[in-house]
Amino acid sequence: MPITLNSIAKQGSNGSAMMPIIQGVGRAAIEISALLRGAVFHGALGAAGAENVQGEQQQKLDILSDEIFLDEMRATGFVCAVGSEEQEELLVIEEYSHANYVVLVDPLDGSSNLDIDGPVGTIFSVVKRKTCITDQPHVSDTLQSGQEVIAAGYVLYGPSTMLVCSVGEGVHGYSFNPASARFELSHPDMRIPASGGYYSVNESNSEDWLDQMGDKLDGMKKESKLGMRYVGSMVADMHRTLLKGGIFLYPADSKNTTGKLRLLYEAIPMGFLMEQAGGKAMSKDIAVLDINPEALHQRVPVYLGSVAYVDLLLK
Ligand code: P6P
Repeated sequence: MPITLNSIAKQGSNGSAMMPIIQGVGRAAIEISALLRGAVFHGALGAAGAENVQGEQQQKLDILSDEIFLDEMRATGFVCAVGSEEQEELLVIEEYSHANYVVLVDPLDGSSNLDIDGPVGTIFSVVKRKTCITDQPHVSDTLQSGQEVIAAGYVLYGPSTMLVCSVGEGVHGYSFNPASARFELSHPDMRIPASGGYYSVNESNSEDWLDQMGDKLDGMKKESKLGMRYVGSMVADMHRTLLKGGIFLYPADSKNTTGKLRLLYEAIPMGFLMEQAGGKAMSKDIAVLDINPEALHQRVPVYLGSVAYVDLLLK
């Protein structure tokens, strides 16, 4: 009998509360996957003609995926608010403003790959609200360090659609099975290899990197002899790093002096998964999960991967 997302209910002390929310992520993933595969026939590719709060061109599919994700979080009945990379402000779910959980999401990460049919992903994390259930959810409910994360994961829309997640009891991968139309456990207890794999970075920025990162990376490359792979879609690059080992990094540079990747929507969920899989997640000289967020769309440099390579890079 295949193991489905229902089994999450049995994972540790948070599994039963997180299972309905992760099932909601699974429903959104199935809808978004179908949307992506049919987009070219419905004029849904290309830019929406608006910018997100980051000043980046929003793709039509960014907006559609965000709407799908919000609807499925609402349908769980357990989520009081959603912080989305695509929304400037916190989205309160009025019908469930008394619910306990807040979800942070990058609904369609790597969407610049859509027009070249590259892999993209959804990245999410769940925290328990700090405000009383009788109050309105507040942006302060989202500004919690990665130590407060109860669940996190990603969906990879690639040759297969895969949901990789953790509720604090290790990392487990569930692949969508078209025959049964549901996610089934395909990668139990994912652990990042201690050695081997690839380094993954956009080296075209290296002349502009801060914190002597160019010299540090040269040193790590010489000593580790790692090959290089870079998709330009964080979910794809992180999924390969989890499976094969190595390191994914996005340093701060003179254009993005605090880093490009978002703390709440990318660094914390991926850092949580990386640590749960036996890896390391650093941002400059502090662990990603120890950063206290100050703003909904805060950006940070990230160095995520096998312990030995993160230590070698940052020594
Ligand atoms: P660059 C996608 O826009 C994203 O947020 C991540 O998915 C990805 O890792 C990174 O930015 C790619 O950035 O500057 O290399 O195109």
